This record gives sequence, C-alpha cells and structure tokens, in this order.
Amino acid sequence: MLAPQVDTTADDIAEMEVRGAATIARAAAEALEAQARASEADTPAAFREDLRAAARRLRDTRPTAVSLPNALRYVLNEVDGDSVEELREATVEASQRFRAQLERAQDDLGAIGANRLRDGDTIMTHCHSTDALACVEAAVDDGKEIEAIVKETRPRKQGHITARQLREMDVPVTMVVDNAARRYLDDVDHVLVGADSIAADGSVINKVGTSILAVAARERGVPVMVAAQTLKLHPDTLTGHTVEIEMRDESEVLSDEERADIGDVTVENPAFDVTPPRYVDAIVTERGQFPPESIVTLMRELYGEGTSEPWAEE
Ligand code: RI2
Repeated sequence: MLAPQVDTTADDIAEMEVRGAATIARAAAEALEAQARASEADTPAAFREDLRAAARRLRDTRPTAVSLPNALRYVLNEVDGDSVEELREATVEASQRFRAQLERAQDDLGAIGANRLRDGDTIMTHCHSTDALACVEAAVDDGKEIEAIVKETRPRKQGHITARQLREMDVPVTMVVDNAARRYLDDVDHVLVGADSIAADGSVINKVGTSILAVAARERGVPVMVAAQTLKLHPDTLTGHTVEIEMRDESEVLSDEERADIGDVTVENPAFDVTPPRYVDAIVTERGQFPPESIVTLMRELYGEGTSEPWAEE
C-alpha cells in the first residue's frame, strides 16, 4: 500500500509545486522514508515491494532530472535487513543520510563555485537553481559584491524565484525578458546556470533556453559556469542512452483564451534542452570544478559502468 505522502509528493513533483532537481531529490527521499514508516507489510518481501512501488510512483513523475532516480537508487540500494523492522530502520537511516549528504554537497559546491566569482562581478542567470545560487551566496558571504542580470525564463517565469532569492541576499538584480539576453551579455562576467542532468560527454541538460544563452555567451566571450552536484550526473548516458526531454502541457505556453483567439496551432513545450560541452567552460560540483569533457571520469568513479533499476517489479 502506498503511503499518502508518496502520492502527495508525486503529485507535487508532477505539477511542479516541488521543483528544481535537488529539491525533487530531497522530496523523493523523504517520501521513501514516509513509505517505510507507514508500511503495514508483514513480511520483508512485502515491505520491499511497497518501497519499490513507492519508488516507481515517484520515478514516473518527471523524466529529465536524473537526481530523482539517483536519489531513489541511493536509498533502495542501502535497504538491508532480515526483518520488517530492520528494513524500516535501514530505509529511514538511508533517507536521512542521503538528505544530509545533499545539503553538504551543495555547501561544498557553493564554496568552490564562489572561488570563480570575483568582487564586483556581474552574473546572468537562467531559470532557478539552488546549486547556482549556493555559489552566489558563498561569494556574498565571503564579502564579494555581486550583481545579477536575471532572465525571466518563459514559460513559467522561474527567474522570479531567482530574483527574489538574490534580493534576500541583497544582490542588486536587473530583470530582463529572455529575448534581451544577448544585448546584456556585454555587461556580464559569467553566465551561471544549474543542471537537471549532465551526460557522459559533458552535455548539460537544463531549463529550455540554456543552450541558446550558452551559444550567445560564447559568441560574446562570456564564460558559462554550470553548478551541478554529482547527483546530476546521468549514469545511463555511460551506456549510450540519451536523456529524455520532458514535454509539458501546452497551457503553460498559451492560455485557453489566447488559443481561441489564434485558432488551431500546434504548441510544443519542451521543458529542457541540451547544451553541447563546447559551449560550457566549467561544471562546478562538490568534488571540484571540471571541464565538461572530463566529467565522464568522475561519472565512472561514482556510478561505475551502468546502473540498476532497484524499483523494478520482481
Ligand atoms: P537545482 C530546474 O528544473 C532548472 O532547470 C534548474 O536549473 C535545475 O532544475 C536544477 O535546480 P525545473 O524542476 O537542483 O524547474 O540546482 O523544471 O535547484
């Protein structure tokens, strides 16, 4: 039986009430803990099946951010024990350990990313990334003056979240519409974005619009810095798989009223795009910063040659 918190968390992730790759991972781990606590299974096999079913429900919400399956895998692979009580305890402990590591990783990543930012620098952001903002926060805590040009980020205007959080850090913010980005790149020292997944070849999968920004930044000579914990490394890409790009509802792009006015058009609403490694200067992780082409070495070290699907039905 699925715990109610698993259903609620899955719905919240699907509807983007809970969003951002790291935040989704944390919520998924919490939901597995809730499942373990609520399970009424009376045999170890039934308990494990409950957990796998919860993981499947969470896994099926959004396809692109690999932090979600990576979080589920971390917890499920640590669940060991001979009785239901031992398994329950192991799940709770694994979930809590995962969340503690996530927090530490973001702090460590922030400290490393902050070293790239100099006093007086201006950054340009796209969408909202807690990993990217951890770098700015660490730089500000170091006493550096940082300014930001924040892209609105259509269609969901997630740049507004970034602007609000930067203002909470007292960082001066200039908001621009996405189409104005190139005009302002000359005033910028770094493009700073997060990632939902990083592929083995160093490609960065992030909120749609990242790739066009990165191409324009390269043309303007502005370095592109991607802040991404190792949880964003997509191990399936080591074996040739590509990262699925989530297609979201057309209502995010056109309201019913606008659609009625325009008439019959097809709307495509990809949530993410792929930025090839040649447009990325550095991927900043909690384990150091890497040129994108060398990220594969770290991926192999952390994830081996491939991955399991511990949530699969037996
Ligand atoms: P953190 C977000 O996706 C954005 O694309 C952002 O760059 C990325 O997740 C990483 O976010 P969405 O969930 O893990 O808003 O750095 O579609 O917070």
